[in-house]
Amino acid sequence: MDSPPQSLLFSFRRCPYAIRARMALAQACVPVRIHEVALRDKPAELLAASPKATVPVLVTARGDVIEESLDVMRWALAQNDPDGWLDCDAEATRHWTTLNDITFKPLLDRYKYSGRHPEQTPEAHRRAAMVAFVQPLNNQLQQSTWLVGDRVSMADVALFPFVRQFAGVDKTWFDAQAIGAVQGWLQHWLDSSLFHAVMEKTVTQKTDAQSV
Ligand SMILES: N[C@@H](CCC(=O)N[C@@H](CS)C(=O)NCC(=O)O)C(=O)O
Repeated sequence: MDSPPQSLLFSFRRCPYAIRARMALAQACVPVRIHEVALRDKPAELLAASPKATVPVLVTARGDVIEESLDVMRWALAQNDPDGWLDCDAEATRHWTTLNDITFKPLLDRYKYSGRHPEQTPEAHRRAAMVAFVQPLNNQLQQSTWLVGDRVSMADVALFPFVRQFAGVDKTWFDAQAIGAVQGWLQHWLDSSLFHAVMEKTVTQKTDAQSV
């Protein structure tokens, strides 16, 4: 007997957008086949499903294509949201996800790939990211353990993979900063079984020299 159709996620293991999507899918226990792609050699199936060809892209079991990571999170949690990650202030969630995706991500990339942005020193790129995002995040997390409200919501999961990248550029420097609330929050997610589960290497995974 044929097995029922399954959703398919085009993913890249270290991509922060893909990590947030995989965590929401795992939290929702949505069965999904992960297709790990090489960003330098994107498979024809991904390009056919989504010409913009960023990851993650979810092709649902009924054939719908979801091309934005936050939409994948919302779609997954709409099926099953055991801890109420969607049950949070929509305006505050929009504020933080926008600040992350629109403001912080380009600054993070300039810091991470500072060799490609020689117009400023790596420290100047890092300072800009601290001022625009990491410090405000720390201020918020000093007021409440979780980003939006008094329990975990999709905002925490949507943002921490990016802060993980920021911390990873120079871990010694990051650990020495007076941003204890961010450091503790990040460590919580790095230690979580959900994060470990979605970072497991799959047998189908191809290696990609491109750093993300
Ligand atoms: N807005 C998209 C952004 C996704 C994105 O930019 N992903 C990166 C990988 S981290 C990507 O696929 N870049 C295209 C490439 O490297 O060719 C989302 O939230 O899903």
